[in-house]
Amino acid sequence: VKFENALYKALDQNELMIYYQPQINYETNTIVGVEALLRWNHPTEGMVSPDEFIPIAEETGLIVPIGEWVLRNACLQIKEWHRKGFPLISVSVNLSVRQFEQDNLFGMVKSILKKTELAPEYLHLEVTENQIIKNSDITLKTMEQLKGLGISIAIDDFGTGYSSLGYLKNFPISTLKIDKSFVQDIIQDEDNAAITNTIITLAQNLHLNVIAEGVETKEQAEFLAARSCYLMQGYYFSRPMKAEDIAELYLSCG
Ligand code: G
Ligand code: G
Ligand code: MN
Ligand code: NA
Repeated sequence: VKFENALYKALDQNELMIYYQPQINYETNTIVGVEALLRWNHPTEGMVSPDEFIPIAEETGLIVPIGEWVLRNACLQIKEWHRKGFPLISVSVNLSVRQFEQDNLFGMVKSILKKTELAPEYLHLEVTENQIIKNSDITLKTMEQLKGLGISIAIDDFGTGYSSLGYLKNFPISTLKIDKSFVQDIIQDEDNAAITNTIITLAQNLHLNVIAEGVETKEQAEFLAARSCYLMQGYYFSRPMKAEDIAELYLSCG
């Protein structure tokens, strides 16, 4: 209860912040987007990882106002960068399953896009396979509405969920994000290399975009590029950073 109250206050008192991690096109050596990653700057505990508080936010339902806050602020930030004449990058925002159970997720997203004036093509939403199978009927309907607006949807942590591949036919998915647990060992571990190869080929055959997460070395980047997987994200390029640092390092100097 104490933690829950503190989290509730965090939202109220501006203790939540968004870090951004660049998504790179390795072929053109440009930044194409950022992923918004929530942080809690706790007054006494310091920076608390979302791994610690998202589960509580989900249990208590606080994820609904928190998720809305993340979405609104991420869209505002990207729109501000666009207005400044920076490269037209996209933003990827993580959605939790509870947000699909909320009253009117589609209406909320639509109204945020309208208020922030961000063009829908620059908003990407990330969901996991487990979220898709949890409430597949309502999730499918909401995803179709979101796609109708021009928003694209990515499957996060692809390959780690407990789901069949059949949903890729029925759900309006644009992108597979290869989970970092596969990418991290592609050089040393033949099995992870094989899984990564297979995901890339699956995406290519289904005409989906594919992005590799958790790229930490040049060797991993070269491995992926050799298989025409050029979209990458990971510490090799950049850690998640404050908005000001992204603008300074990646956006303003071209
Ligand atoms: O940034 P980091 O790797 O520590 O994130 C840990 C986990 O928290 C990841 O699984 C990430 O998807 C999740 N996460 C980060 N930001 C958000 C957010 O705004 N909403 C939701 N639902 N999950 C998030
Ligand atoms: O689950 P999701 O993919 O949304 O979360 C991404 C998480 O991965 C974030 O917590 C982010 O900080 C972390 N991350 C991003 N790049 C790397 C990386 O290169 N290596 C590792 N170990 N973690 C990363
Ligand atoms: Mn993600
Ligand atoms: Na992921």
